[in-house]
Amino acid sequence: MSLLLAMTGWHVEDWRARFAALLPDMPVVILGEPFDRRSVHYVASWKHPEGSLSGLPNLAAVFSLGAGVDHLFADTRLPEVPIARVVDPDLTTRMSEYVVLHCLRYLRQQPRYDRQQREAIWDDDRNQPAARSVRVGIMGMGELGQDAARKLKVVGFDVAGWSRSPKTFEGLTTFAGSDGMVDFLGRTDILVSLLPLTPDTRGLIDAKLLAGLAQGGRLGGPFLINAGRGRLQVEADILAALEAGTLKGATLDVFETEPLPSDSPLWSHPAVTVTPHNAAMSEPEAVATLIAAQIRRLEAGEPLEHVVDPARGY
Ligand code: NDP
Ligand code: OXD
Repeated sequence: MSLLLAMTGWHVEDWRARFAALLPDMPVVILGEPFDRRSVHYVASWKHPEGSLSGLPNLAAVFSLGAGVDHLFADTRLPEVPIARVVDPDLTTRMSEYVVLHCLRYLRQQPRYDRQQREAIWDDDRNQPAARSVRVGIMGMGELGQDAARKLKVVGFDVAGWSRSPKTFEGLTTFAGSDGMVDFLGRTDILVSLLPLTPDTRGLIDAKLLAGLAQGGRLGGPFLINAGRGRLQVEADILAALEAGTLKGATLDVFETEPLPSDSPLWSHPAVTVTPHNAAMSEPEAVATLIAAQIRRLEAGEPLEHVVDPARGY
């Protein structure tokens, strides 16, 4: 019985060493090296090559090495076995830090003061909105969205959440589905996207959605923060909304194409902040420990945790 590591872009030998230390009785094999396909019971994947997991007759489960599973469902030949993802409190905390940081940057007009400093302009503008007067809307009220919402509330923001299914959280206004979308956007000064990429969410952040955001709120116009996935957004529509002035600024951690191509106008746009898909890095040791615990759970006949639904795509 073995664990197959199937990843691209990461140091697979480091992962082999981590899993070998955590699961001393389980051989760890690597895609690209010779191995007995019948021996593989578990796969840990990050962006494995299309089709590379088919022909594993004893496969019992696939583990995503990240929180997102869109990289798995991109494989049209993915085996029909349970799929589990990473839910890690440390990763969640990092994402909330990112969201709170960038909401506060917009609340406290930091991009403007950075610009003024570069030009040696002393403009002690007295228009300083209170956090309670700024409406943050979080799209995606899962593990990440709920934690970010709680922490934004502590800072004082007026927070609402939008999800696929109706939900209630103390102190939060909530909206759900396409029926709730118009009202949700219409009360949003800072839109935070923490959605997974699925067939339903692909291209959701487009011209129509951006046009629905609140105009004339306390920040003088709406802002966008996307740390979910790049293919949620239509970058040409974001740029057009910035040019039209209907969007005041955007902070983007994820992009349609990653790494962001060097000729993308997003790099140099004065109202755009770019971060390199590291809003919430997974700590490799923590991820390996979580997956090893899941494997031990299965071996003990206990159910897997954090299983995703292939029909929903998350
Ligand atoms: P969860 O699965 O816990 O939550 C997903 C949320 O999105 C749920 O609230 C769900 O609704 C909602 N949702 C899904 N589809 C729709 C839809 N069609 N319409 C409305 N709401 C929808 O995921 P996490 O919070 O753990 O993670 C979210 C995403 O964050 C990941 O999938 C990944 O893409 C991204 N991520 C980015 C990182 C980065 O560094 N930039 C790091 C880690 C994750 P419901 O509650 O009704 O099910
Ligand atoms: C993840 C990510 O999905 O880092 O974990 O984006």
